[in-house]
Amino acid sequence: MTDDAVRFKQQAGIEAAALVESGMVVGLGTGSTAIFATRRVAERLHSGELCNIVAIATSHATDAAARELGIPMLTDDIPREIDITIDGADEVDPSLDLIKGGGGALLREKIVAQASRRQVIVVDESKLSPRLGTHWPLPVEVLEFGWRSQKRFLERLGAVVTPRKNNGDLYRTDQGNMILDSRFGPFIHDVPVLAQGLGARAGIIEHGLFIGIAQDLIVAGVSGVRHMRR
Ligand code: ABF
Repeated sequence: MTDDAVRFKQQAGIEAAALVESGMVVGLGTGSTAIFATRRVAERLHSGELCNIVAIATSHATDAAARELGIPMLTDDIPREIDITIDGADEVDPSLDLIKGGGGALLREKIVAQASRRQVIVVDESKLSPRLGTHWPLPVEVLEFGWRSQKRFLERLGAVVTPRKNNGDLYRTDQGNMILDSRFGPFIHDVPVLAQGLGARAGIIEHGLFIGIAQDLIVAGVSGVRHMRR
């Protein structure tokens, strides 16, 4: 990752963390951009600028990092509505629909996102894309049982499917499942139709299409930080 990319990610994360207010329930995202927002929330909490917040993590890794930073964390359950969630993305299209899941936390990310009043996505400008699927394959989280039948199902939908590996072993998601990274041609032609087809398939636990979920997008790049709203 270039120094510029790190700087852009940090700028976006810090901009998003400023949206957190005292008393809020905060969803903490996963990935190298969202972590900057989490760190800034912790700084604001410890400086006294923020008080009475509790957080819920989108992955075990984020939960551990947030506890290490001294952020009060709710348990795995989501006992109260989440006021704001700050999370990253792999790809963002002009309508603020997303591909997420490169970090293997897409299931909890989508649960937390859909339980949030406001979902703020933080990215560096490399994540912007004219059509979803242009730069990033679609992560499809599947139960290990029957995964080859899911692979054939996705191939029948026109995808080139690659079971994600981790140093030669099968990659495990935050929830211990497999991921079939699926590339649908130059880009995904009909995102809602694909999402519906994936959602109806037993064995597909979750997919990385986040449609109509993000309210805010904070993008950092060479031209500075831009904040867009749906
Ligand atoms: C997470 O953030 C994942 O959904 C997505 O893959 C990742 C993006 O990672 P990074 O911010 O490190 O580019 O929410």
